[in-house]
Amino acid sequence: MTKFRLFLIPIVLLLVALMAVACGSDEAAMEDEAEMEEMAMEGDDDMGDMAMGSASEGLDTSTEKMSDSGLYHVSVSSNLDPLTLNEIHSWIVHVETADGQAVEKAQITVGGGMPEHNHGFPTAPEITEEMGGGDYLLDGVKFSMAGWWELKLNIDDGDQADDITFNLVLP
Ligand SMILES: [Cu+2]
Repeated sequence: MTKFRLFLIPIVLLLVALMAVACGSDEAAMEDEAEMEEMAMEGDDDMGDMAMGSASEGLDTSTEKMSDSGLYHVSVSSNLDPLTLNEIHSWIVHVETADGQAVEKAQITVGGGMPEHNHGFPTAPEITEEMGGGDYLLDGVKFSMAGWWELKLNIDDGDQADDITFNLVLP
């Protein structure tokens, strides 16, 4: 009996030691997670600052320009002004040919997100209505974070398609 107890002591000690190690690593993991979250939050701030910085240092934030291959002249304007976070709203997309003719009956697909964070829009913005005169209603836009967003459009007039990217910086 005594021998058996003596034999148990190191096992119990070993178990206690193992539990301590396990708890210790759990705590360490939790601390790491907390640190990573802090870093992520700081990172977001930094990226916001960077986006602001790059916006004033060459990021083209114009809301009116030529599409990538020069097929369309496109302008976008938000129905929410000033832009604010976490509010679902719409934009008007106006499409003209390079020589200024309104482009009607175009198929416009919408993409984009935050290129520095590798995420898209929190909603699925899409063209919901052609308003005539080259105007299209882009609905369901929501910006969930401050910083640099891209609004990407693919415009297809049924004959030729072209892409365009607008850079937006949310305060
Ligand atoms: Cu983001």
